[in-house]
Amino acid sequence: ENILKHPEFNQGDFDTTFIDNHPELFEFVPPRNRGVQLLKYIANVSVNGFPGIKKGTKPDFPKRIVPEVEGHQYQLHKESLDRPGKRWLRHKHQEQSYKHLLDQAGPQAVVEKILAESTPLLTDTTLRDAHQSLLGTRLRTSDMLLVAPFMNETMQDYFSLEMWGGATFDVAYNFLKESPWQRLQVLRQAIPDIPFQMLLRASNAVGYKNYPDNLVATFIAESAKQGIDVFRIFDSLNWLESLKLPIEKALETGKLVEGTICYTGDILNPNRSKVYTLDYYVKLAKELEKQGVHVLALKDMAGLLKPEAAYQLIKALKSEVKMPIHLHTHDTTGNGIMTYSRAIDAGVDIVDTANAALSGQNSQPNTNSLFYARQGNDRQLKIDTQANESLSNYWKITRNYYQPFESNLKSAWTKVYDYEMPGGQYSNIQMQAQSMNLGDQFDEVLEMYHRVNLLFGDIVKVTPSSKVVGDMALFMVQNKLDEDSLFEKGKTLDFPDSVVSFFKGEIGQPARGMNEALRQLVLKGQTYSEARPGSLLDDYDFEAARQSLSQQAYNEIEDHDLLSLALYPKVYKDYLKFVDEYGQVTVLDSPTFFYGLKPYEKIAVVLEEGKTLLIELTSIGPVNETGQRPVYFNLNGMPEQVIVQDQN
Ligand code: 3PY
Ligand code: ZN
Repeated sequence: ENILKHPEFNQGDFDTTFIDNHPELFEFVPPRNRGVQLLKYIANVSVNGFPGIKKGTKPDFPKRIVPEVEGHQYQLHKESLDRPGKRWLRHKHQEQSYKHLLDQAGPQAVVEKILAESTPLLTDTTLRDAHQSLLGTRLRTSDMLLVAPFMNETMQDYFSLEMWGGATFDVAYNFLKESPWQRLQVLRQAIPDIPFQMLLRASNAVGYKNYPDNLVATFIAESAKQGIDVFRIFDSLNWLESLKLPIEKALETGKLVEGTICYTGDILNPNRSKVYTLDYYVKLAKELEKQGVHVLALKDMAGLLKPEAAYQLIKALKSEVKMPIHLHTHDTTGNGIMTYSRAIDAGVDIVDTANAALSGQNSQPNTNSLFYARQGNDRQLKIDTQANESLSNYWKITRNYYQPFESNLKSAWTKVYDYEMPGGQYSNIQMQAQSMNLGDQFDEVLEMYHRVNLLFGDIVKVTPSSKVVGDMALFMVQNKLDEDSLFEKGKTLDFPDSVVSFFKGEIGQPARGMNEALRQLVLKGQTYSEARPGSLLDDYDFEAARQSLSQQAYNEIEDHDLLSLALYPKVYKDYLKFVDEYGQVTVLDSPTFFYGLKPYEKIAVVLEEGKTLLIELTSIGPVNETGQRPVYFNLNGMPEQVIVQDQN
């Protein structure tokens, strides 16, 4: 209570938007305790570092300029890392956006409007795939939230923003110590006028394995309730059997459903693959149309779709199905813009792009580049290039915060046409290789990824099947195996869990069936099944989960908490433990969250309206004989001391 009256407490201006949006946090924890919890976190990171970041390497970051719109002015505290930029006038046509059409008239009305558009539409992936592919999915909610109102105003003509799903769910809990549900809620409030899109891995939901049907169904219903408007649903083996149930459940929500085909191989090269031909894709599209999806998504997760292939494929699909077609690619080869441009020539309805500063290479192509590439052509994009430039200035500086999570890909990479590794996997497998001391053999791992794919019978590679191939490649390099020695030495080796699970049929059936000899080698007598994995699993027991969680949760248990527990039991329980100890660290700026504070560094932390903490780290004391160190702070002008275990 005293802290509320402290003279420095109510001083200064600050951005209250973030907290206005989620007042539910810490209802029972008084501000001083919240402050001390945060000090504990800051002390710990300052002394021990953050996983994946070299200790003591905090750079001096330049201030960010936050583009603003009328009515959403930030009054930033002088200790803030941000300053307000030029103020933009509000657009006045929110009621015409796809979000409002979907809410008022339903998905069929959206489909009709898409088909009637004379220009191609856009999905912006900056808040999901872009950072998943460039920065190991590490982008924090607070960095998104600061420009969310600006995005809402300046991207009104977009079809959607992809901002959820894929790897964002587990990485949020695991590494960022934030709730993905809360991200969805607060962004929803800040961006009421543009549809939100998520990537759903069919029966693997946002995980790496098949979940029980009732869990998948409940997850979809809850995601829709919390603000998802567009479900892009894919199966990692393009197995239609596995797509049925999630598609059916997503259709029941009344939201828009994209049935997805993952693109692999090369339709321009008939020798490349006898399976992944133009005919294969057309057949899948027709099957998805029969399942009643609203939009056909073509997901080129590794950026393999060459420009002329895009033209031929989209032309063929447009003539064979009535649904709008939404194309997704990655710019790994440097050909992404050309691929989209040819797809637009062939009549594609929607394409996925990212903001300049988080585009290119493993991410999506840059929105503005596509705009200029199409200039002078009838089928031009409706975007505000200057608004995108302002956002780009913001993201450019923000991206520096995440530098330790950048992949080593610094230029266009056409070798991916052979390797077929998804954009989102590249940075991940690189970290995996490093953690297995195979960092120096990364080229070998890439080459082996390609060979393992052939060994598996040339399968579609996207999460989780791409992880199976990746884990096997790492395993082969680690154990110095090749295609021959594998069958000899493999008899006495335990294969990675994901590989065993794949051969048991637990993530579904590949188009050409399994490599029988390899299956026997891997399974060593364990049984396998060709049935839909979900049909073999018992229903998830939500009531039992509620009981078990009630012993650990710090707050009232909500439905989405149970879903998190069901999908990621260990990750979620560790997160709860973390929150119990350190509170909600989402309120910290990213430089502090990742690098801690240096002596005499000062920050302002807004807990909620009228409650700002001024935190200064004054010094780090010497380590004692039990390995502990005192860390000294000023918290709103009062000295505080925190003891941390020095783990160095
Ligand atoms: C995911 O499943 O996370 C993907 O991005 C697949 O491309
Ligand atoms: Zn992607």
